[in-house]
Amino acid sequence: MKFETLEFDVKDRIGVLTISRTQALNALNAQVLTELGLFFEELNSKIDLCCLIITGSGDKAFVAGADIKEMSAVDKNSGAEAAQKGQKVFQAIEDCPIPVIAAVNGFALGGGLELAMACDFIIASDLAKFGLPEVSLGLIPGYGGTQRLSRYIGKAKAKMIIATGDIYSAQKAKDWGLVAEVVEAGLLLEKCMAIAKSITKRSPLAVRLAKRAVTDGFELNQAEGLELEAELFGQAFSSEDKTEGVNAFIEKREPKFSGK
Ligand code: DAK
Repeated sequence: MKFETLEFDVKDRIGVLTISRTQALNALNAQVLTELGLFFEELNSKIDLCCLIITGSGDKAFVAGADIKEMSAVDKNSGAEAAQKGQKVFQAIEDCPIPVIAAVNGFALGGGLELAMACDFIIASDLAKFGLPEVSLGLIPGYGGTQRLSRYIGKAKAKMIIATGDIYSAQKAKDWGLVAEVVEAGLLLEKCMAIAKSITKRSPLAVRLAKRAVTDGFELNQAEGLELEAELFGQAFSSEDKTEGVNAFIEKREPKFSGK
């Protein structure tokens, strides 16, 4: 599929998706959202990758938010509908069966931070900046920010970040647990590729089942979460990958996983 605002490369079963509107700091206009929706619709229906990395083009921004210049064109009574449309796209990212890494290379503001939080984890450049500045525009986060941020870092810090609309450093975001790792700007993609390569060496089936156990289990109480874990563990236990992984260990060789 050909996109105008997204670039997509694949190497060694690792996909790199770049949001590409450098002149507008990769702001999410309607076209980017539509293309992201189409991209994940296709990716989620036939997965042949082990891991996906999402980043922004240029060295200044991951995504500097929803496109502010487009907002005035949205009918003032259709805000809820527009929010649901964006939420659906970001939900498709969270529902992607393979791990999705946000490689945050600069500003991740508003919709940009909401996009990063829909990924499985965030690796940030030391120059990255994070915030949900919607209240400065008379808005509140509408693409999942009020829900996902509190799940990442707890209610109180989420409320502070949302109510102030302030912008924070990558190190601060890491201290809060929003960012998994901070790396030197020039090494960001290299670091994300190294993490992705570790993932590609493991059983693709086990990696997907584990992702589901954590993501879906997070919304359940502990007893229900444990039930889900046992069910998914059962699927892994009866897989060809488990036979191969265990045999490879015993035979002192590298496993060759089929993903079945
Ligand atoms: N939208 C449109 N254009 C943007 C943009 C954005 N969010 N951010 C930057 N740009 C454009 C700038 O206008 C400028 O374009 P030209 O003037 O050159 O044509 C170009 O990108 C370079 O930006 P700057 O010249 O401003 O660069 P600086 O380094 O000086 O400043 C900055 C970088 C990131 C601090 C600054 O650009 C900035 O404050 N940007 C806006 C950040 C922001 O407030 N983002 C929006 C957050 S609120 C909705 C659902 C969700 C949302 C909205 C609606 N509905 C359901 C309808 C979510 C809202 C948000 O994301």
